[in-house]
Amino acid sequence: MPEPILYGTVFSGHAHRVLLLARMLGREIRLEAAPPEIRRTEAFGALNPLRQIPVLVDGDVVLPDSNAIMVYLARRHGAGSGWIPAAPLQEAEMQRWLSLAAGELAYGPARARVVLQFGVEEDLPHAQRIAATLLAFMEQHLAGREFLVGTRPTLADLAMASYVAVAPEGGIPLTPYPAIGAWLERLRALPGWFDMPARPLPAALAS
Ligand SMILES: N[C@@H](CCC(=O)N[C@@H](CS)C(=O)NCC(=O)O)C(=O)O
Repeated sequence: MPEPILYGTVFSGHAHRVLLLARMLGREIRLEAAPPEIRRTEAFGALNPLRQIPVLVDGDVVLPDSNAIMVYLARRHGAGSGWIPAAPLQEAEMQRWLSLAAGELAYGPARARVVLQFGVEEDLPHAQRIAATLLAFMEQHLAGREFLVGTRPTLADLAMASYVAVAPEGGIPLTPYPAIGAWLERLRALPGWFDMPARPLPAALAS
């Protein structure tokens, strides 16, 4: 069986969450760089007509979408491991965070970061307002909790952590959110964690 490949980039939080899970499951996945010029090719369009990364290619399986890939990997290689909670309510709570990761996280902290780091033309103040609402909610949710769902890390934590950790790169400081900071440190202490490569902070946050 050929080695699984993840089309992505090292600066994509969507790819990072998948690579984190793979490492935590003890599975090797090779990151294949798919910057914008690759995503415009016909070959990439055949993998994902939406031309987004990440896309997993695992033998005959071609699977786009970070959260879908995490569910696939956790079911395939981590059965009973707790990455997807077994209890119906906890699984639903995890799913709620995956929805937040595809919604408020993508349109808030992640979007603010692509504006400031990669020059994408989007509404920065709007993205930062979405981020503020999301982070205030997370801060309140994490007060007195170790992880987002239940008492151990689940896909919810990995789906949220990558872009929250680099929120300052989008001009969003994390200092007002101590419970989020403590949660990130707990995740960083898990075997297999690695940070995305850091990018320069915007001038207002760099001092
Ligand atoms: N829902 C998708 C979103 C992925 C996504 O937005 N990827 C970005 C890079 S981090 C991308 O490919 N953007 C290019 C585009 O949307 O055209 C997922 O979770 O994988």
